[in-house]
Amino acid sequence: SEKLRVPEALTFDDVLLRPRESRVEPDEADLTTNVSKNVELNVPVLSAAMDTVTESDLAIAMAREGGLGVLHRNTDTDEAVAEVQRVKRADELVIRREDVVTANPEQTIDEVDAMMERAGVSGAPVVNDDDEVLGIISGTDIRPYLEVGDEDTVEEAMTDEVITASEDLEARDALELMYEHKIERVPIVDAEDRLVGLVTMQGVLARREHEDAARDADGHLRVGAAVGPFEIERAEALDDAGVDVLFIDCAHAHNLNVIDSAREIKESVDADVVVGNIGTREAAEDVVDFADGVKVGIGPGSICTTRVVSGAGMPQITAVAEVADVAVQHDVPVIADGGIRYSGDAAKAFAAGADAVMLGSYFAGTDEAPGRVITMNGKKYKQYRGMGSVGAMQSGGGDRYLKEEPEDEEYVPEGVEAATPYKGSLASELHQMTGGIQSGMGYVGASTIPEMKSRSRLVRVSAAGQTEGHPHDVMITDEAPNYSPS
Ligand code: RVP
Repeated sequence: SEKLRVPEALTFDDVLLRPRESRVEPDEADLTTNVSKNVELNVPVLSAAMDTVTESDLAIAMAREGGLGVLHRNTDTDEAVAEVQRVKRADELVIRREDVVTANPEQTIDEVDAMMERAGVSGAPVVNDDDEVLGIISGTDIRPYLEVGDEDTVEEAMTDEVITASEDLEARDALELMYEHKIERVPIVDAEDRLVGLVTMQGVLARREHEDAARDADGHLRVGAAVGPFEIERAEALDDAGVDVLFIDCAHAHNLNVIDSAREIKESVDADVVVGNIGTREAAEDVVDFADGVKVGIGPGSICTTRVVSGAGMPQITAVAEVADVAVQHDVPVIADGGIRYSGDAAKAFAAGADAVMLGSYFAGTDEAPGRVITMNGKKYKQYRGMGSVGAMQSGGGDRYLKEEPEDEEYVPEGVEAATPYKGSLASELHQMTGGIQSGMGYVGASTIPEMKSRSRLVRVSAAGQTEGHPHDVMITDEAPNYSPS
């Protein structure tokens, strides 16, 4: 029958990168990429928009390392806006007025000492009732008083020759000012000398630590956020809050109503709009004219049961390759989302044509992911659940699967609730991922991600070849940081 003349589709384990001549030292391979038309990252990795993966803590950690966190959408709009703001403020040079701990001149030394200890700061601007800056009080100022006269007031102990600056202070000038005057903090004041913020030495140095961080034009950390396919208002609110990339979050974005709505969202926001998920050439053709990026993945996720439940799906390497064939002609970046277990899988995704990869289970076990560590049989885990699982759908977001909320709570889930091994810090997990991708680039002779896409050739692997590729005929005695037998 004609029906049975079906094309083959491949996934990660079906293929390997064919080694090629190379002068690329892995450590020097450049990982810069575009995640969407206007957003460039130093690290081509995104964290999934899932309620057990990406909230502001993890998004901050991702952006500091050069990647991008995509906030999940099981929150109401106000909370989502607050989450975006948390990321945007995280590495701000100027601490805003409302977050600055201040002292008043009549406070006793004892009081101010206790207050600074509680707030975890080692100094504070002293302001009067009109918020005018009168001085600055620090641990060094109060130490001599603590012994002899802790009933003395701040006014007596503070340094009243304060170096202040205006709001347009740049990081470099702030440092210079602090070195020159041997001070640790510079209050930022308006034209009337009223306190509007504070720059600290600690803050400036912390920014220096993350040189490769993903930052917007104002120096704030970059962040992405998921929105439902029909959530125009939420998209606009997040856009106003300064989100860099909006991700239309749908399990089947080739639904034409979803595409109509995504187009409308694109027209009403400044942020880049990534449309997904899709998995075919035809779907790509229907979105590349307006999307700033496309996200690929129909059913490859570790917690996903879409293929079992619905019978539909596309093995991920073929899906990425098909979409990339179309997207590359329109300069639309492609994100490979789901199914990546090892860094080698990510390398294969780039070879198939992806510009960036999105990971869920890989990050769910890190410290920065939501949820606490649980112990089972002496091993540590963290919760990880599909956004199409019953638990996640009860917390909202069922429209990802284009279904109404059932009145009787009888969901038809497309995901499971699970646990994933506890892993420690996001930075070290991400380091293993990027290091592995760079190794792959070395084997292919690709010094950049675009070169990885164009130079790579894939070979087909048999079942025997696959077995050969994993450790075999040995008993692993020490765990490797980047390999665990599945
Ligand atoms: P993985 O990295 O394999 O854990 O996959 C993560 C991806 O799985 C997500 O980015 C999303 O596209 C998809 N997902 C999330 N929830 C579900 C589901 O419940 N089916 N699938």
